Amino acid sequence: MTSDLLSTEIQRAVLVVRMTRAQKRNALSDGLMLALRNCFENLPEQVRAAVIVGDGEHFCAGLDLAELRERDAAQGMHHSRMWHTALDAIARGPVPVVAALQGAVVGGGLELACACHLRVADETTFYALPEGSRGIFVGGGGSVRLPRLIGVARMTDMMLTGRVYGAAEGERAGFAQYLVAAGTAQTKAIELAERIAQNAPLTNFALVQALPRIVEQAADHGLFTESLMAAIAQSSAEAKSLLHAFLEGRSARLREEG
Ligand code: 1HE
Repeated sequence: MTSDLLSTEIQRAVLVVRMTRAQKRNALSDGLMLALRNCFENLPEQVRAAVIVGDGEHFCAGLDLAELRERDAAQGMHHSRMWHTALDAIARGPVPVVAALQGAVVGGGLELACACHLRVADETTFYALPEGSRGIFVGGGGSVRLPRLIGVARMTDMMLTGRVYGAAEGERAGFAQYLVAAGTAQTKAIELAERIAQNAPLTNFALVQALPRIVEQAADHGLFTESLMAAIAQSSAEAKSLLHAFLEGRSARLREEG
């Protein structure tokens, strides 16, 4: 599928979702948000992991400011809820999603990155929340998802002072899990997604659907949910065949990666 907003391509079991608005730095117009929602709500059955990438030098410049017209409170509420639905389709969808970051990952672009399950950033990446200086507030789930990655104090600082985090500092702060050479984030993200796609589907499901809920539960409930999920996952045919492969010496041994 290709449009002037989004293109998608299946590479083996990985869906590569590409924002194609480089001339507007992949700013998130309503059309682009709805295209993302539609894409993740209708994943083809053979897709077992996805990658979100942005064309050009910047992953995403956030909300399309050209569309930020005067809204009353009700319209503002509906707009924010539309973003929540679209980004929830990514965060709580059926498969893990990896974001490949370069250049600006700002405002709503950072909220989009936070809705993914892993973030790979190249050395050109920078993170900011310009909402603070534009007289607005995050509205795409940033206040829920970002503090879980970097902590409340860092997010508060970014919005109050306009602080911009570079790639290396950003990785240390928890924005991204991988920091790679300039121009290589997309390759690395696809490589990770291909590896993720080989996991047992129920394990991936547990990580996308169960883990985020468990961390929000009281410990006793979390432990109970964990037991349920573990029991279901271990009973799957894929789990049994992966265990046999290990016991028969047919699977790779763990080692630290460079
Ligand atoms: C845009 C947008 C946009 C670029 N909406 N059109 N986001 C921001 O406050 C970030 C605003 N953007 C920037 O700071 C810069 O554009 C960048 C650092 C991302 C890139 O700089 P640069 O020099 O490569 O590009 P540029 O010349 O600034 O922009 C190129 C074009 O993209 C230009 O349009 P043109 O028609 O003049 O070519 C820009 O107007 C356009 N463009 N960013 C609309 N964001 C649910 S709440 C979420 C709230 C937020 O996300 S607030 C944060 C908004």
